[in-house]
Amino acid sequence: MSLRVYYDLMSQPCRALLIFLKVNNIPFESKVVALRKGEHLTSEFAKLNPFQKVPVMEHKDFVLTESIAMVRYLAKEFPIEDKWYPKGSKAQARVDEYLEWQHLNTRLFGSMVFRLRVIEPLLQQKPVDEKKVEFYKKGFLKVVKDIEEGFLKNRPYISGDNISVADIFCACEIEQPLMIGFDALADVPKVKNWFDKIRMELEPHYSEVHNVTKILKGAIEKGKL
Ligand SMILES: N[C@@H](CCC(=O)N[C@@H](CS)C(=O)NCC(=O)O)C(=O)O
Repeated sequence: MSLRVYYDLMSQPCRALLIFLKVNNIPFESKVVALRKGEHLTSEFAKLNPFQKVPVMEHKDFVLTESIAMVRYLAKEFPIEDKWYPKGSKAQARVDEYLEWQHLNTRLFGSMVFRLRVIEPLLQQKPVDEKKVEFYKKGFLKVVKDIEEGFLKNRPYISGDNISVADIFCACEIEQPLMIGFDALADVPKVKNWFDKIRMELEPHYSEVHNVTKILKGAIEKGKL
């Protein structure tokens, strides 16, 4: 197969990328890189991605290490349904508007809440830094408020009247803090309705890539993590 994707389903951009590939029927070879086992920290993986992060995509001999760049590349190289990443300048710019915004918003705060509560105590064998967790939780509440009053103010989807890859990335990020039982959607009804709708519209792929998050959530609730 000409396309190979290295991923771990614990990672939000990996899950989003996989959903994008699946909704567009783009065939790919799966290479699981277990972050919890440090498989991304080997010298072999560093040759592929010097940043030692997932996802990584390899198309023939071309390697990419950023999920958003992968989506843009795939949209040019493979036939995709236009709604996911529209070709029209304005519609595409609307999708890009969210994809650029998310890095320092949804992604930063959602992933840090999870990282500080689960990953760092696990890897560094130290207690949770509750003060830091609170800081990022507060930031995440502002992020979902911004989505409510900005992106979803007058639109059914993040970038307009149609579902797009922006909705996929946003939903996968919103899942992450939910795993530690932090429900940030209580005061943002538009985001909550949108989130429920998106999860359904992306089935069966959404559940398929989020099975691991359900298992993790269960383990956290039982105090095993
Ligand atoms: N901006 C990158 C993010 C890559 C990233 O942060 N990946 C995380 C998982 S979500 C990772 O591999 N972390 C491993 C580590 O930091 O050791 C993208 O969107 O592809």
